[in-house]
Amino acid sequence: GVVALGPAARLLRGFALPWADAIARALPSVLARAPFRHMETPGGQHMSVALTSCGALGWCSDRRGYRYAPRDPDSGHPWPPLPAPWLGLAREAAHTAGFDGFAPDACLINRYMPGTRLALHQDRDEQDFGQPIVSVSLGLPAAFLWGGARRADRAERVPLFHGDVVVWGGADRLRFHGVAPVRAGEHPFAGGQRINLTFRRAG
Ligand code: MD5
Ligand code: FE
Repeated sequence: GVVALGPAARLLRGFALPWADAIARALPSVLARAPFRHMETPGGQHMSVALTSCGALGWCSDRRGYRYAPRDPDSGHPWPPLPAPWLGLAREAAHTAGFDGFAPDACLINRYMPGTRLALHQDRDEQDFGQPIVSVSLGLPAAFLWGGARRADRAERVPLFHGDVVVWGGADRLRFHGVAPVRAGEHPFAGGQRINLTFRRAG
């Protein structure tokens, strides 16, 4: 089923399930080269979410700010390549939501342990807000917080389950959003964790 979350945001329930094995097969080698880490924010806090990236560009945060960079600052090496089946999933999902020709150059991988949350924010470190973002939820479920154009706008809670894909672009691209604290549990995909992949055209 396809659920319209907004004028240009689509929730594709279970869309990634046929790719779950391919994602699981490629994940260990990506994480071996670029392990999860809790990045420091410009304000000096460490993020509750652990993250890493693959693709030509990876998202980085430190005391100087947020940016996309071609190398992992921890290793000094380029980020691992984006696995081909992951790219196929992102392109098919974007197409299904009405965005043809999506060519992501970055995949952020977020890891949520029980209690991990992501505060309301906008994704505005990418060059072209005309390009959509594709998000893939894996493992434990979470309540996605779907806000408005302003931080103070009331956020709706949308449950996201293993295999769900959200594509947002156009008028919804700069909506505030976040993730409520993940509740403890067990899921065959990744044990006691939630993993989220977000595919972006960053450069
Ligand atoms: C997650 N990740 O589940 C969340 C939500 C992030 C991030 O927000 O920046 O890594 S993925 C859904 C999402 C992503 C980007 C924009 C919007 C939703 N949106 O405009 O609602 O790990
Ligand atoms: Fe975000």
